[in-house]
Amino acid sequence: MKPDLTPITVQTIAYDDQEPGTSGLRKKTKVFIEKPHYLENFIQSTFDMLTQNLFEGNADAFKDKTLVVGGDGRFHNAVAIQTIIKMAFANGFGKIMVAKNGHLSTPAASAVIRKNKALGGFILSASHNPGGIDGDFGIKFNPAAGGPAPQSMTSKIYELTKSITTYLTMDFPDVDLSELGTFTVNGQSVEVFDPLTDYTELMQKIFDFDAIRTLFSGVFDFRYDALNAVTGPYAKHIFCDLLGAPETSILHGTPLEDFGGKHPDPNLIYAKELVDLMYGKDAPDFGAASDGDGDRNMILGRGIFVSPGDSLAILVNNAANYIPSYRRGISGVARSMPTSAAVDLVAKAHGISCYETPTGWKFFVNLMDAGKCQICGEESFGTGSDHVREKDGIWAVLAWLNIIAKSGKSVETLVTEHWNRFGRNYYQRHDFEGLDTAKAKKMLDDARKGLSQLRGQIFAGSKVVMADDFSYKDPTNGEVANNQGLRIKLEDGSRVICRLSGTGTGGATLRVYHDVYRKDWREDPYKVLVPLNQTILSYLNIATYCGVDKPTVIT
Ligand code: VG1
Ligand code: CO
Repeated sequence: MKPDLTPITVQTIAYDDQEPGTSGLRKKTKVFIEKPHYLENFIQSTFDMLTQNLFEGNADAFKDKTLVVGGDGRFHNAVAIQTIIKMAFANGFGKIMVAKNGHLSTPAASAVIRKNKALGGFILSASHNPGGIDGDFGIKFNPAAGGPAPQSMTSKIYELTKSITTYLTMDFPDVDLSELGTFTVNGQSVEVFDPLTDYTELMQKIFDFDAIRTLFSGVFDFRYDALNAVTGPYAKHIFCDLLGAPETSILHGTPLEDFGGKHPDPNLIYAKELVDLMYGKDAPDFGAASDGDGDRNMILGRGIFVSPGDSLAILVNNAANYIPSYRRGISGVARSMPTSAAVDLVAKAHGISCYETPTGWKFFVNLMDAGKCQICGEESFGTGSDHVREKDGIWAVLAWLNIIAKSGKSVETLVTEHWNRFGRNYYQRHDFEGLDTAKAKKMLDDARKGLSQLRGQIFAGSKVVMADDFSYKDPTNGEVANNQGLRIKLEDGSRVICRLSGTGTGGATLRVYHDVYRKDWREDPYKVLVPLNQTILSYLNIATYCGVDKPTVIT
């Protein structure tokens, strides 16, 4: 039977809760499944935003445009991808590129969008949040530059979702995503592409694969934990097929719809199996892990964890010496405001600019497009460079491997040499999850009011030199983002920051970031951080406002 390719207009009812957060629209999976047309409303609103923002309402605008679609393989991805293909067809896209099996990591999506000059792409992922019917689902839209949609787009999408009445779709059989190939009807095509190709090519251009291959051919013992998420196939292809690591070096390398019940978040708590291995007897030389959609990374050496802020600083300090594509030097760096200030010291030593942005990768994109920043990172295990416009887990692992291979130094040596030269930023993030949203907001509102009186006072043994609610003015376009987190800076170089998460799906999560600077790196991290922690918790009065005094997760 010939498929019917007439666009169908479907009536729908708008929702008022489709505001994208730090990284796309994230909800419980059941919300996407049980609320009628929930996904469709968001997709159509994104298409309408594009026609309105970029094409002055011209409905034919998508005729010669490409849309990329893929996701992290979590439960409901397969259904959502078919929905998007049909809607993109009905909305007139000339070409829809869908990753084989629907598996496309976030950094690879960025690479594919850029290489194929697509108008943009949808990434179906709730990133590091657990998956499955009782877990989370999410969707992110990345426009042509390949990075997360800027505020100007996400707020327009949100506005449109609140008044949407109809969407367009078509009625044709599901596309087989298990085989590569293209089918074309009436000048419109769907291409099922290999998600590894463009990304691998890019990695080969950046890094010294020969040096890493030589490293792997020796006694160097390497482990990579994909946490049953999207990076498994990328890791097997790059680390094993191309670089020669044994297959046993990849842990949890098959993407599973529920991540095998794991929380695909590469940190000391959720990647415990790898952490235990790296701190155990006969530990490997190097261990790394990534998250659900492949944009985060955790780096470990034998018996040593590299905190994300240190990792960023060490990569920036060593990139030009060892990594081929950065040999001319790094043009500039950026970090999110709560990220440790370790990289600032490196930037100063190298005489390059260092930008401080709000949390969320979208704020780095403009700086990269303007050539102001080349490597950037977040404390939440995100590191990346301007090779794409997303943070990139496998890129960070390859960067470390490349530096180790060319310098001949272990992770521990690289880290301690760094601390010897620059001093150490003792760092910890405490998350208080599942708080009552109204109470958590009231607590921060009241804490904000007291900030102006803090200046000049003694806080955790040092004088407060600055206390405010962070505002950011984008140096490339002047856009301002207010209320990005309370920050208190002390005379001894330490900082403490408090903000609410924008990626959670249940209640509120308070994040408290501690960044204590010391010239001596041999101090006991626990002792160093405790005074700041105790002082900020009593300043917030968290026990009275929220009824808790212990974090649920420490990273
Ligand atoms: C968190 C992190 C932030 C990161 C974001 C998306 O946001 O703190 O640094 O960019 O997740 O990461 P929030 O608002 O919950 O603190 V991912 O790997 O979900 O794309
Ligand atoms: Co992620």
